[in-house]
Amino acid sequence: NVRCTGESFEENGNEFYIRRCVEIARKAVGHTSPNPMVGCVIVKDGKIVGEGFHPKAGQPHAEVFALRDAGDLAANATAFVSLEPCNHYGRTPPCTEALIKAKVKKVVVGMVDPNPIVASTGVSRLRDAGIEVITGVEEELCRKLNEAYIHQMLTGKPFVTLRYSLSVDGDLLDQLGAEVMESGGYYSQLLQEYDAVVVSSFSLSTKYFLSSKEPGAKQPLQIVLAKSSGSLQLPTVSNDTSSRTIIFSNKEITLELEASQKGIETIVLDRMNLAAILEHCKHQGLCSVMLDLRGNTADFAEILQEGFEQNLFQKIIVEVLPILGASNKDPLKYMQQNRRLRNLTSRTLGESILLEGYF
Ligand code: AOF
Ligand code: ZN
Repeated sequence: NVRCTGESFEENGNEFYIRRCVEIARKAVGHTSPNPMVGCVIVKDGKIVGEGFHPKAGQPHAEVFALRDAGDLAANATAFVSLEPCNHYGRTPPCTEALIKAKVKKVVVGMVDPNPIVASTGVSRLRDAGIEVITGVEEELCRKLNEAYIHQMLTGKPFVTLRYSLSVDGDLLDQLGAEVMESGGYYSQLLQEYDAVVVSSFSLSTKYFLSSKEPGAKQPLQIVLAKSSGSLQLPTVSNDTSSRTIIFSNKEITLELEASQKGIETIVLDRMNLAAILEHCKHQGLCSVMLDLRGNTADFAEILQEGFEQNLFQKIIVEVLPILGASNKDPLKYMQQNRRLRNLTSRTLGESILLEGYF
């Protein structure tokens, strides 16, 4: 438990401590679903005397760990929490009561809890007990931290992100940049943020998927779209792969699973559709899903059309690689195919992304 102590903290405002809450909350990325990530910091006389974060659904909340860490020093201190303290008996008792019992003087809240069973009752309970409460500090940052949780709470549906890589001439690529794929890098961290990832059955995609698995990291549920009859190229490396993989196919195709793939759950749909996949995720208590357009991108055609038409996507992540794709579009069709550009630079100008590269 890293403590920040020292005079310099005397100067810090509420924003600083809420940012610290968000930072420690992120330590549990990928582990709290369906609960949010929450961090709490107890500050007394300008010094942090206690810190805690919510590690996992079913375990105590951030405030409980921070209060434990602070011990008697919590009396008359200020508690900073990235999310409004809960005021209900869920898997754990209400944090409002723990804060009141510890005699904190003031509570600074990043954002109110969109959970209808909390929804501002945490704040009013604390105020009724004579504790000063401030809300909406670094609110945007706190909302971003739990964008999937918030969406799921407000709509009852999983948060859906569409991710893909493009060539500079606008073709979908089935690969990611080397740095993006690096172990412990951007992509494996991204995977941590999702409860489920939808991939095509093409082997390239699944191979990449597993190579980015970190030791001890959470493996999201892998949803494989099976769009053609025959055997499927699925990962078979780890023992728990089968419990973390599910295949969606439609009744027109016949799958031939290898012996090692026999235990994998297969759902046969009348026709491939995203709504059914998301409904399944919802019933499994999964709050966030990433559609990862890699491998055989044609496998995604129908569910992409449906996703756009039915407004099923909440977020988009696009990587532009310094590569010219297999373009057959005028007037670029005479470009040499799959050629790598050199010295690519990118910057944003207004809302545009500008790329410059060299042949
Ligand atoms: C907090 N601090 O660290 C978290 C909160 O089943 P439970 O008891 O874990 O309650 C889950 C709900 O509590 C969750 O939906 C959200 O509203 C809130 N989460 N609240 O004060 C925390 N994780
Ligand atoms: Zn709580």
